[in-house]
Amino acid sequence: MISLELPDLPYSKDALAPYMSAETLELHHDKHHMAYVTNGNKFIKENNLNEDSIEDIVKNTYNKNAPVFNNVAQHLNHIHFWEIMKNNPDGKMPSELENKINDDLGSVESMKEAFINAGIGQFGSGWCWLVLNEGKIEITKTPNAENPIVHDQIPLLGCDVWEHSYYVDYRNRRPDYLKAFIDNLVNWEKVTENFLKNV
Ligand code: MN3
Repeated sequence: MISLELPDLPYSKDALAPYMSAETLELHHDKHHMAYVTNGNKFIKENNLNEDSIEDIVKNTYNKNAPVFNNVAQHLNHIHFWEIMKNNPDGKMPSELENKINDDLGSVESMKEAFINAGIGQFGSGWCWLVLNEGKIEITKTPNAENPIVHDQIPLLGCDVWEHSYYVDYRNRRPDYLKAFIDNLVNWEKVTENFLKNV
């Protein structure tokens, strides 16, 4: 039976300041993500699940078993989220990714605007994403714990728009958080890696 584990952050807790504070990362990683791990393991056990990958559990429990799905999908989402961030103001995007974004979404600027709008437009809790869908880069949003893999899309970049991700630093100003994220907190090399792995 698979056992979920809380991964270490790939940077120190103060590494993303001032765009995301140590206090936010402490709560978000040590408390919120930890709770998904603890509850996920409990529900995996109770349901006797024998899948050997997190992704398979997420796909197989979507719309079928909410307690398992919510916790395990949030675990998957947060592993992605920690990895996709770095303190990277005005970070240059590798040209492979930039060219693809220009082809599929017009320009980097319009991609950023659409990404922010997807995050603003997600009513309540959820995520906004850059995904690869049948070979094209698209912008999507998902409610609650939903990960794009349940729609056969490959997540390239996801941003957590649950209030716990921004309330300490931005209070109710989700648009400011999203703008700070897309302009300063994205590890574009990692996004490019996710893209190149899947083309
Ligand atoms: Mn979260």
